[in-house]
Amino acid sequence: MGNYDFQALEAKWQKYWKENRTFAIEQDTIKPKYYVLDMFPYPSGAGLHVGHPLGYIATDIVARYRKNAGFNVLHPMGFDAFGLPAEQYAMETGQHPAVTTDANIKTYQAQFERLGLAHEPDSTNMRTSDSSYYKWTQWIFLQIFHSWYNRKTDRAEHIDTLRAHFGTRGTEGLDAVHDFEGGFTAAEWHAFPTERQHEITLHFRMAYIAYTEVNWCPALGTVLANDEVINGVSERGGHPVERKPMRQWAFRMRAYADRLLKGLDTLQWPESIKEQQRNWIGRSEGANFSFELEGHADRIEVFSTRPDTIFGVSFMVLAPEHPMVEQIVTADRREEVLEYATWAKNRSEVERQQEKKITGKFTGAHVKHPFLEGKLIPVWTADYVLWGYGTGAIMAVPAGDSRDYAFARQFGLEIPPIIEGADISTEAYEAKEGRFINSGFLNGLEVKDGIRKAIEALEAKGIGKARINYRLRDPNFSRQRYWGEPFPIVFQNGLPHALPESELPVVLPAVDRYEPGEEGEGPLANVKDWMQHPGGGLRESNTMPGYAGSSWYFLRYFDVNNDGTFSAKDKEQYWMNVDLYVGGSEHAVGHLLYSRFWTKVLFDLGHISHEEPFQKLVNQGMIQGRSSLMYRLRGTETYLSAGLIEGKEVDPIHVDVNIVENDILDLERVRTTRGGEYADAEFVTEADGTFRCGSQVEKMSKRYYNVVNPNDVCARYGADTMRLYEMFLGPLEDAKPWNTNGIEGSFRFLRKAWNLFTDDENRVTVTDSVPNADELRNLHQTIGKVQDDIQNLSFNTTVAQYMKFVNEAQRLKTSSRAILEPFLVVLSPFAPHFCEELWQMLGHQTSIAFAQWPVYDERHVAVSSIDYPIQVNGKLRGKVSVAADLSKEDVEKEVMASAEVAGILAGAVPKKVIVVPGRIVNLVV
Ligand code: ANZ
Repeated sequence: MGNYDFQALEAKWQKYWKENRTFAIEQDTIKPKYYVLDMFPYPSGAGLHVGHPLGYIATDIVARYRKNAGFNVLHPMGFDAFGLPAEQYAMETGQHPAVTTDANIKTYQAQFERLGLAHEPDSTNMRTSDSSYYKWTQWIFLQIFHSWYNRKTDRAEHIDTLRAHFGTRGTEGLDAVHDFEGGFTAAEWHAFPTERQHEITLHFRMAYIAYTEVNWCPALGTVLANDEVINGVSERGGHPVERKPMRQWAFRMRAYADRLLKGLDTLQWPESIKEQQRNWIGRSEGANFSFELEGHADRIEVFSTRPDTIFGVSFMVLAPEHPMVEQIVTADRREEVLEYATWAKNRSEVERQQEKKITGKFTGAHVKHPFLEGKLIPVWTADYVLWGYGTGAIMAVPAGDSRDYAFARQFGLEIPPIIEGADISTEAYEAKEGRFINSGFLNGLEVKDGIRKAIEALEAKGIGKARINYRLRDPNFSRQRYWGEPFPIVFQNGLPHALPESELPVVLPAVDRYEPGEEGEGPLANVKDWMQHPGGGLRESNTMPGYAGSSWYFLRYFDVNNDGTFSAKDKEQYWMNVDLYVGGSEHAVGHLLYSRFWTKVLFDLGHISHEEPFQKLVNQGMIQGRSSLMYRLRGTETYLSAGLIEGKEVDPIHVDVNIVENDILDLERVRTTRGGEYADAEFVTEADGTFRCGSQVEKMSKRYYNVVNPNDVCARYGADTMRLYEMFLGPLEDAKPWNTNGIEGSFRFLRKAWNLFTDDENRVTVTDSVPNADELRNLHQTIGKVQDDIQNLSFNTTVAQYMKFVNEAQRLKTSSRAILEPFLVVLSPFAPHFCEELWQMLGHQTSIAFAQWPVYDERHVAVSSIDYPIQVNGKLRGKVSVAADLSKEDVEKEVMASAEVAGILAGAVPKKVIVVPGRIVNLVV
């Protein structure tokens, strides 16, 4: 037995890698690069549990493999360090978020190191809350602020090109994404005062100010979430709550809807994530068209994906926010309708969409049907129509839309049939298939042909136009919080102005309290001397939201210390985009969509050369906890071993998994856990004296006492065992429970492998003997399988192959360096410390990380051969060796072509050749 002293050797190599900067990126840009990225963590106070490293170990294996395979590898790990939990904690304890964040990062770093993760050394200091980092987050914000979206070129451009357009043509010929109302000539533009010009551009800039309504509670001095408000008063204290507009920043991301959609087709991402993004973007083709109001000059414009159902319209609905509600409501209904509209407006969109109860009011007004002379359609307002989508008004077609159908049923409105043979008594009645009836010029047409015809008719009448709508919203980009990036913005005369780049970073000032400002603004509003900009004006008191720093961090990792620019262009060109990105599926639309958006803007503005950040994406599965349970006899302090509970009334109680091994409870330690709660309890054991626990799979969480710290596993078995075991648990993408019951197997495997290299005295036993065919086959099968598996991220099957190799090598008594050395390289991505140590023991001076990945040679793997006895006319005459995997026909060909058979036949031509596959060849001469 050799001595696999994992504790000593793991510490030794972790120190070595750090001191030697083994995993630093190389400056050599001739080499092919490989950029493998984890979603960087927000460092929480609890540290990592064994579930977290799943993705980190997987990327580490890929990174180490690629390095051996000759790539220049970037495998970074920084920290997403701004965010709410640290601020929440600061409010509770008075500890500054910077202090707690720093402490948490140190814990994470120690845990990463203990797992032997080969992170790029410079990257590990990168954190979004450092001013050297957020200087560039602010800088990128300024780029977005200084740009507008030109639909003609279909990209974001510097605001100067917009000013140039205004200066030569005014608003004429402009196709921009904006919220500016009206127009002007070039002459008018030149005549505007500078401030007015600036104000106009604000309506075009990609970053703009919007106001959102928040629940402001003056008595509590805070903004409340929707679920903290009950019937108009605060849940806490019952104080009045007002809806109040709060200044926010937003981005014109909708301008990118189509490009964000199309870009998805170029990415190797899980189909489910792409689908979520597609739904989020929500492209709908249809038409905008308008209806003439009876007795009003105005028209009501609607958006519909089904203009072909226009003959089935039964009523119109305006969103409660629609300004026309107030204008068209008849006097007798005014009070009732406006009261309803106010009530509905104050409900959140989520409430409105989830609410089962159907509500709405008739305004008393009517519109005229465009194709049916004399037909009047009543106009309602109802909260199932949203103000933020389409035109905020619809034509309701109960025959085609289930919400319209339910509404018509509720209020006894018409349900006109427009499809032949359809049954209008059920909700399933939808105008999706069949031929139109009662539909004027559409009669007899199939549904699929109706849309185009209807749009043509609307266009011919001059009242409508084909139109594509997106569900995507412009995202809000601010928070009334402290622990985030300050904006490089100053307000003068109420208008926001960008600070010059020379003032970056705008450093987050220290505060001693985290309460909101007097008007519900962020806590920065309380730092009066900071708020006052020395050049005049007030700073922005909002800070940037959590996703700011994470929307571009992947662009910084290859140039973390650059103080002159966010990322050098040549480096970006070489390293981007990310070859493999691994992280949780919860970021499907948020982080992944924002990152794509920022990347596209920076690309448009010429700062980077890639338009998509992440080429391949993989979501690792969740590792669940495997909780241990002990059974308390109901109403007593007596606990029964799992084998004794049948027929008894017991309550399962969670017990700390760290004092349970292979389901057997440590009866001594249980007395001191949970504050001595079980000090005096009685434990009834099985006949053999053991106390057995039950188990249950659930989320890994403190409250289930099932959290396992990777440090504990590393202390007991070593990081290499932990890495192997975690990968062995199952496919990367699958959810699976953490169950330590099998970890011994991985540990034994490494000890067995160690013994292939060493004797009882731990002396190296490797020889220079020439390997035989079986040994070569064993090696090359392993090389081939491991490299395929790593490339396919099929890590659990790799571990099985390693085990197979060691068993086979043991059987063959392999001692040859020519076999064992390459095996070490092949094993090193999974068990790096183990392999480094043996590599050194074999006499190597440099890290195994720099070793060449062995070249896979298929010839060694070719299945072994079979010796076919050759009979001629029933007599054994010789034998011919051919490959074992040949078909019957090929065996015949090879045998007949062999020198042996040529000698036996001596020119004679057989009348018949009979091949019995795998056994014998008979020749009849
Ligand atoms: C008539 C119609 C007939 C419709 C029919 C559908 C089926 P998507 O696919 O989501 O874009 N709609 C339009 N604006 C709305 C708003 N602000 N709030 C709620 N609903 C709105 O759906 C577009 C359809 O949703 C539109 O087409 C409209 O109803 C409704 F057989 O018009 B449809």
